[in-house]
Amino acid sequence: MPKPVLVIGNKNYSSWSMRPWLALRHLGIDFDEVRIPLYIEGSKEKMLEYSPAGKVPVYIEAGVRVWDSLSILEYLAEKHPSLWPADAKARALARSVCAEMHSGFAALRSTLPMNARAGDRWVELGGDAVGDTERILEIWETCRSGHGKGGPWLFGSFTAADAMYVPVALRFHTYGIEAGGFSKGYVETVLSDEYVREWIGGAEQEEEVIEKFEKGIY
Ligand SMILES: N[C@@H](CCC(=O)N[C@@H](CS)C(=O)NCC(=O)O)C(=O)O
Repeated sequence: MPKPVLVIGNKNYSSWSMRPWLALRHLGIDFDEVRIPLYIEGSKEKMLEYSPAGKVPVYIEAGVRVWDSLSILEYLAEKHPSLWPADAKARALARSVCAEMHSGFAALRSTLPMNARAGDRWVELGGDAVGDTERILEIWETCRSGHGKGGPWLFGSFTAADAMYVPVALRFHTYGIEAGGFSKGYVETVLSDEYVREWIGGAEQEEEVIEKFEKGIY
């Protein structure tokens, strides 16, 4: 049986690709990776070979094709229920904060694009991005204080909620966003995770530079 395939973009810039990639690694699923460098000639055509949406990530397993990060996480959770918290109340919260990430925080995402290999950047945050940052810190605190006793992740063990918020924690690090209390510990958990390190290592090997995502003074 061929291995499942995850189609991703540049490790340095593609936060949506990082999310299911991390979940696969944390679940111990053996998969092949197809990397399509983004925003260069031919990349759209290549993505369209894998997904009618023409975007990454795409997950392909035994003839099943799933695109969109949140759908891939849901698909993986069908066979690997540990991707959601076991407790129904915690699971409802986890699903809500995943959806909130997936459909929101536009100001934060455009002001602070993921740049996994960068550090010591400074960007002036506008009001909406400050509001997004405050809401994210509130989410992390609610999850960690209410459900995080069993381990260092948002709901104790690694879940889809972490897959969704790890790229945000990386941005906090890259752009020096202050995170106090539970949130500081969460950013430290993310930065010391072996799979996050592996992803950043991959980003450091990449040579492509996408100017529109290179933001901040350093
Ligand atoms: N809602 C989608 C967003 C996917 C997305 O925007 N992916 C970006 C890379 S991070 C992409 O494929 N951009 C290339 C393009 O739009 O041409 C998801 O959650 O997977």
